Amino acid sequence: MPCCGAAGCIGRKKKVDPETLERLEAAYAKLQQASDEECHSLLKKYLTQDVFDKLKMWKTPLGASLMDVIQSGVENLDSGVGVYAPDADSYTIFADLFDPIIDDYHGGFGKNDHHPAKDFGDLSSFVNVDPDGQFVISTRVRCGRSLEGYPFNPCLTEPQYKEMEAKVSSCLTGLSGVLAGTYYPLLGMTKETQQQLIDDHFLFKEGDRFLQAANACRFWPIGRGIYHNDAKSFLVWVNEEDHLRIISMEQGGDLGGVYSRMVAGVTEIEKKMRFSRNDRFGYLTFCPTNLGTTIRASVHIKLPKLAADKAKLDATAAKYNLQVRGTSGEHTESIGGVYDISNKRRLGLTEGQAVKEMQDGILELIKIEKSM
Ligand code: ADP
Ligand code: CIR
Repeated sequence: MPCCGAAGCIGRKKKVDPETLERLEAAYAKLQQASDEECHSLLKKYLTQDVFDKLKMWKTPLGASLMDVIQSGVENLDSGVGVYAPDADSYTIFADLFDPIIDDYHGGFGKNDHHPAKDFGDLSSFVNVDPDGQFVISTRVRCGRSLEGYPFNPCLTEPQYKEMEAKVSSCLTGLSGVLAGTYYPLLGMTKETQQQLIDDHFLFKEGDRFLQAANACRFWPIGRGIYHNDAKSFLVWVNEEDHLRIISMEQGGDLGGVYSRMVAGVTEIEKKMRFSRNDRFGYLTFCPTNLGTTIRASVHIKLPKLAADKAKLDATAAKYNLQVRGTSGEHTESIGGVYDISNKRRLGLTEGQAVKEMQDGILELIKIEKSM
């Protein structure tokens, strides 16, 4: 986007107003005052006084300031990461904060690194990670996509939400075979249906405090919805955290089958829609943890011996670049000993490598559990 040329605009950046600056100073003071126990987010770790002073007066051409980037982590001191990119320009204008966070989260992605080209890998190399059905309850692989030409949630207008929903639902309705399904808007869905879909792990939750604080839930439920086939094995979330979340899931441990279906779905959708991809970061997403491949391949798994010591489960998983979540997703607890374990890294490696990393790690965890 060219410079607007207005007073207070330097290149692509604009200057924030005094009121935003005041809010930013208060937010920074709150972060500084929080104890390490209360707040161990990457935001707190990398928003040093120098970085804060360098970034606090700028906003993107669409008007997003550092406040929009950090407000979720400031309001939710228990955030793991604490930042979101309100628009694609934020990754550049606030790079002094995003870059070290991205490097840390994705396990090494330096300022001069570039994400590789899309490569789903050799699909025949992905297996059933638990053929005897002893440990894995279900398997899910998802990726995110952002529609080219639209900013992320905090900058979207109500008409844009409606326009995007219309475009996406009409594209999805054209899918065939196993991918064929129906789009269900959240607007007008009964609370019972919505809750059942959430409880069955098919639909995003409502009222996520991290997204709300990031201003990502405006006009809710307008423009939000879910597409799925009859078997609910291929699903697309519309306008939750990202414009699209393309999901394949099923009971059991057949990672190969689940991943292949997701790849088939994305490939079909990409024939009809254009998505935001950046030379350095690959596919662009609202949260920096999802950049690059945007892939999260997970199992719902019971590892009772390993999980008897949760710290040990976390440490063992981390050794294989895996992340442990609770049964109902991020920021939830385990129910009945079921954990959601997935690849942590999504940037700086190919899609195939990200899923392979998850497959290898899960196979190792199962091996360790069996040996205990
Ligand atoms: P994401 O960022 O991948 O969308 P969340 O942590 O918000 O992840 O989880 C979204 C939903 O997907 C939750 O209901 C979660 O329980 C469900 N989920 C994740 N992995 C699996 C899996 N392997 N099997 C069944 N449900 C899953
Ligand atoms: C946090 O910082 O804990 C939340 N903002 C979530 C961060 C990563 N999760 C995600 O992208 N789904």
